Amino acid sequence: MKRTLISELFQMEEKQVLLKGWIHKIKEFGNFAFVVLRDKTGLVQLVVDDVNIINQLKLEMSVEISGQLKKNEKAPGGVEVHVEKMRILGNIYYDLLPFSINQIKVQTTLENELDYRYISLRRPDRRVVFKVQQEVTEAFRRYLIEKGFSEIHTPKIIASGTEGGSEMFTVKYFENRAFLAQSPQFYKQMMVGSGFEAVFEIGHAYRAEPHNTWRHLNEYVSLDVEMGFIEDENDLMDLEEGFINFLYDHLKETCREELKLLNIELGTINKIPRITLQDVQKILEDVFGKSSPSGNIDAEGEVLLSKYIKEKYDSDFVFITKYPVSKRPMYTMPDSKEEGMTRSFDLIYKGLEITSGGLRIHDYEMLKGNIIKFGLKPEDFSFYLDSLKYGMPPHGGFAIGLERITMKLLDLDNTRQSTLLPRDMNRIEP
Ligand code: AMO
Repeated sequence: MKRTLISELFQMEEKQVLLKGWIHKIKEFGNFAFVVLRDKTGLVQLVVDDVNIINQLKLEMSVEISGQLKKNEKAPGGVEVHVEKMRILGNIYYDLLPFSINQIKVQTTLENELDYRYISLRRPDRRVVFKVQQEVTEAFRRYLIEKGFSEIHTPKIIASGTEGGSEMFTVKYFENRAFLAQSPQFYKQMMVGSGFEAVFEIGHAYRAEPHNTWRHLNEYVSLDVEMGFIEDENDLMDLEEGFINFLYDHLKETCREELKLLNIELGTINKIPRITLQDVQKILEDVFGKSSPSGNIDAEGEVLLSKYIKEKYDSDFVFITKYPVSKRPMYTMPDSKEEGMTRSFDLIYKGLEITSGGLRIHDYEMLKGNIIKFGLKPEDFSFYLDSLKYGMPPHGGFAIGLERITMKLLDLDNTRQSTLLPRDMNRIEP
């Protein structure tokens, strides 16, 4: 007999069915029990009146059951299955579960949930986060392919850093030292110039940042975009704004049940305001009496700014533009109209930076000069620099942190909740 998925039961006629899944709940009444079976598609009530079967039942074992599907108005979803046979597929070897799978709230810490990720993900409310995440990458891919972008896959073992700073993991590469990529920055630019013109990548990025905070991971997934033959950074912000609109529509269509389970109502996207960093700092000072670090805003500033933007423009998003040269990587295009400024931007979503981007320096001599100005050695970036010698068009791009955007879409408190298997300063297992 062919397996039926639990979600299919609710539209079926009464008949014999075969189900596979995990024992989610057991309510025993002597020689009779109500059991809830769970598979990847949902939950269904089983009625068991065979004492032999009841005696074998244990929470979270995986089983195959066959029995009669019956309509019953009192059962959740209006159906139940009267079990005739049960076969244990995956036995269990525990005394106590590390925490509850079948109660509304989990009585444990996030760290414990992450230690037992293979158990915590059995909770539907934990697993749906990753269905939503799957649809974020699906929307990103679909949106960009429709716009003529090519998907690329670039190396994560690299010879030099891309983002400045010393936040790189070192790996032994045979007799040499190599690094884990902080971003696909140089390669995505190179591929624009290689003739692809517009590219995107969904891939891992590594940051050896010694920050153990709710928003920092040491390994994250970066949604990267790079586009050639553009006029200015507004083309990039237009592209990202278009993506955010597309994403909201896509999630409303594909994740209705998941959003309902997590109690999330995605609003509508209004025009996303674009405000210079200088004006943002002034708003923070004037409205909240909050001073900002030079050339940036801090985490508290991001939260206060979002509060202000929500009230004034009814937007959960805001672009901050024109960061100073000193705060952006050496590849960023300086602003020819405003000394000391760059043609770059960040996107803040509900109080958290989820994107950095900007126009790049595409002229060989200019980039070489800038590398020197930054106190770096052109020879350390030779392949990247050389790729600019052969008619590199004006270009720019941006990157969105997958865990961060998922976290904010679902109003979670910590990026680890939207990371399948997080890597942070204290965790490289499981
Ligand atoms: P940046 O370093 O700002 O820019 O990173 C882009 C986005 O990646 C995410 N992100 C992180 N998420 C979790 N933990 C971290 N430690 C972490 N670091 C970064 C954030 C951030 O906004 N090459 C440029 C992008 C570009 O200009 O195209 C870059 O990597 O969401």
